[in-house]
Amino acid sequence: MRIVAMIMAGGEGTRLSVLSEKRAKPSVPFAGKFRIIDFTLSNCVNSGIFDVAVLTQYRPHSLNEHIGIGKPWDLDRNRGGVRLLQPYQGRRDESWYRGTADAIYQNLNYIQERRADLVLVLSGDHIYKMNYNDIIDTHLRKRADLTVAVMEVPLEETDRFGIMTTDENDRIIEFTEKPKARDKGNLASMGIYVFNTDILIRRLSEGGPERPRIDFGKDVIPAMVAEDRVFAHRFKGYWVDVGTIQSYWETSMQLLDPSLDFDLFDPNWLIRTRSEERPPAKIGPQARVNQSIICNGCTIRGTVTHSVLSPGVYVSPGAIVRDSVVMNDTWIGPGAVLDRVIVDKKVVVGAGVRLGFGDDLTVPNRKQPDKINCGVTVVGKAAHIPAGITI
Ligand code: ADQ
Ligand code: ADP
Repeated sequence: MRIVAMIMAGGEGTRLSVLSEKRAKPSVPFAGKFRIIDFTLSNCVNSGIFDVAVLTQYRPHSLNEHIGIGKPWDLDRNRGGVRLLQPYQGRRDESWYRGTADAIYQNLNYIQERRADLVLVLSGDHIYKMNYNDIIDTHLRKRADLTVAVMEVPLEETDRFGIMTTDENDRIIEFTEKPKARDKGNLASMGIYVFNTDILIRRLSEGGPERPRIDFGKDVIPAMVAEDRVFAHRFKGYWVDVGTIQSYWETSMQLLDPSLDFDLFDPNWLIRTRSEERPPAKIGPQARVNQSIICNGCTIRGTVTHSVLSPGVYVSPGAIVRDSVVMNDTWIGPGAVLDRVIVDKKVVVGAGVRLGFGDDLTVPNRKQPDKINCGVTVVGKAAHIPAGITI
């Protein structure tokens, strides 16, 4: 059985605000030393899938550099391995990828060349650990044309997902992309699909003005539910789509919760990444650190509570970092206080700066973070915040 994985890494990702202003969302640093896409790439190789394409579009530079020839994931191979597929002008209608299905459509040659039996379509924006052999088993057992990984989500979040109804055999009988009303149930698509290659090619190729084939969620899956054998594969485990500042920050904070069922220490399911050599983290005599992730190359001389620090962060004496995510090589000056902040790479926070205290932080309600405005302050890459100011 030949399987190719196609990782969608090209969405515009505007909801991640300044974090994805200069880099694609899958390339945003996460959990200290990783990037978001590391989880999906590692799931592929840990599942024994070594033929992986990454479809990029917006701001691919950082992602290209990160993935390179795929060495950290053991994907630097002559057969299979990892390929970055960038849209190029001159192909067919000379357009960029108009959506997820269109991106695959424009790369059907690639899939055909590989003589794949099954195509696994994945997203580069998700934090989870999944053995894809389980969904492939379901797909084969059900003799499905398409199998969709699904999870139950809270009813108030169903408008962010494709929501479906299944029959007693888990065959999908109705599918609505991001329903406005909450009457469709709470069984959500995780945006992870297994297709039989021949049916994928047929369905994408028969698109036209009256049968658009632009997005999987909007166009292809609803149409296939009506015509083909489409089944659900139920996933039990931790999974998040870190598409917004709110969910990025919440997910980072969840990693610090000792009861979270998401183990980054599992030797049988290592998450791999490209990382530079750095000296070990150094904790000074006056430092106080608790419930935090501290990476190599960090120097802590102040207080760090319930925070995630990427490699090379310097926390000066008297500085306090609380409920925050601080990315690589940021310098935090003496006496500065960071409260519920996401700081991108290479930021300089001047002495005595107070971040996360400004007036525009509507409802920073600690017990129940507001779903719309979570009161998180975000500082863009390489910003210099002059000493003494409050934001
Ligand atoms: P969304 O994530 O909102 O919902 P979409 O915007 O199509 O759907 O993005 C899916 C993935 O493809 C993302 O990783 C995105 O970055 C990437 N992508 C988008 N456009 C692309 C393009 N032109 N080229 C390459 N990559 C692209 C989807 C499903 C829902 C499901 C949720 C689960 O449509 O049904 O519930 O995922 O999170
Ligand atoms: P990110 O903030 O996503 O980590 P980086 O600045 O680290 O982005 O960029 C990712 C990769 O791209 C790094 O390996 C870096 O060396 C390289 N890079 C960044 N900017 C440029 C540039 N202007 N020209 C060439 N390479 C660059």
